[in-house]
Amino acid sequence: MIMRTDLYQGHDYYNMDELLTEEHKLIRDTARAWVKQEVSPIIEDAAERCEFPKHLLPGLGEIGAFGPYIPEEYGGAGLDQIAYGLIMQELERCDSGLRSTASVQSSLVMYPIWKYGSEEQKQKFLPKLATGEWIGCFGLTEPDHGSNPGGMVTSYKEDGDDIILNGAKMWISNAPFAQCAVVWAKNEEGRIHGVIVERGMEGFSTPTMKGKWSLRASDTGELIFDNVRVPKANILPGRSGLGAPLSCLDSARYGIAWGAIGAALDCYDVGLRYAKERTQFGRPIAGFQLQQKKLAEAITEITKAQLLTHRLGVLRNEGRATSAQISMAKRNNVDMAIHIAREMRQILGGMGIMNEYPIMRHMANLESVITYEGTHDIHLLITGLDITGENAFK
Ligand code: TGC
Ligand code: FAD
Repeated sequence: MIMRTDLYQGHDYYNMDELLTEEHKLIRDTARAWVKQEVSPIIEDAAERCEFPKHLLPGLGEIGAFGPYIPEEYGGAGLDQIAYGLIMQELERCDSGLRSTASVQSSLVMYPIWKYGSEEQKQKFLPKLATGEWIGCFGLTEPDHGSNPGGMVTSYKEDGDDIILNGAKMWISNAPFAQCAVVWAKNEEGRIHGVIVERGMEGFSTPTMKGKWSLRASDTGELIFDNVRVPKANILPGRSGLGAPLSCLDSARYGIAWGAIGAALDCYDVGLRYAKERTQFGRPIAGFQLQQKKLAEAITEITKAQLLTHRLGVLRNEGRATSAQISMAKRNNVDMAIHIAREMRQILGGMGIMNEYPIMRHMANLESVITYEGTHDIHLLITGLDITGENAFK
């Protein structure tokens, strides 16, 4: 088993902490301490085994990582959007897969049930999802419909008080061990609806997708529906159409924008410490201008992303953040993080490829993060559409 000592310290070049409340800092520091104690020692091993460490689920619930902004009456923590972002930052500082498990549960499972579910659905699912007793997943992507989810073929027909669901979803985070899945499917008129499918329903299976070189500490699977009979009571009544799942993506993409800063901070932290300690040609490599350029540019880009993302959090708290603003932050921050991971890995020389350090794992993880929740290209096209009014998707 690979045990790594986690020496991480936060970096706050522009005194961003002054923009946080005492509660924000307490939430962030609690998440950081929990990650250092419970996750950092085992994360390399989990990534090597390609398995999410499920014993962490209750702990994630305790630090408020599942539905931080869901009201307390449904088991959530009733926190604001900045608090949600800070928790995602601390989780992804350790591993993108850890953040994925929490952000899928929060933004893609609890959020649609809270926003669009019936009171019975909220009472039944949300409290158990908040503690981690139940884990959910979100089925939008299909084998032939990734960037273009509106083309989905998964569909259902009505049959008395039930629907009969057929189709398949692919690339679904948490699917292999989820108790329930929020699945997006077309009705007989071709209108998209959210349906809560529960493990144990006949004809529903969740095979694991094997062979990933990225996001290995997160379980990814398929969702297969072979004439699955689901009660109509499991359809989310509050909203239909593609806008319903896309609105959930807004929330998850916002969490990723914060999370990517965490991954970048960890790479920078490791790179800076290594540069100060590693001696070549009789002096620390931190004294060479080429290494200083990498480090100085990294903290500059991290600081810019911190400012952008905090502002986005304020706008979200006020209900004013647009989808296009969220796209810009997701795209910028993930690109920033992947670039910093590559640069910091080089500072470590050969040691940069070893699992004794987290950078190579972050770099590989970020290849998923730059693809899921809308690819880097798709987010650019969202910005392009927003500023020009011209749709370049189709
Ligand atoms: P389009 O015609 O633009 O829109 C269809 C309807 O949706 C509305 N809408 C939105 N509503 C809420 N929030 C948003 N962000 C919205 N964007 C669009 C829109 O107004 C319209 O409403 P209405 O009433 O007129 O019907 O749709 P399109 O088919 O042209 O597609 C647009 C596009 C390409 C931007 C969209 O399909 C897209 O974002 N594609 C990327 C797919 C994606 O991101 N999939 C993610 C799957 S989940 C995942 O990856 C989880 S990873 C695990 C983890 O998070 O850790
Ligand atoms: P495609 O859509 O086939 O894209 C291939 C390439 O074409 C990309 O470079 C893309 O940018 C480009 N492209 C596509 N359309 C255009 C266009 N109009 N103009 C220019 N370029 C274009 N999905 C879920 O529903 N739930 C999950 O929990 C989930 N978890 C995931 C976990 C992992 C580890 C991964 C890798 C993916 C996950 N996804 C999930 C799926 C993810 O959202 C999709 O992979 C993503 O939306 C891209 O779809 P695709 O892979 O089919 O690529």
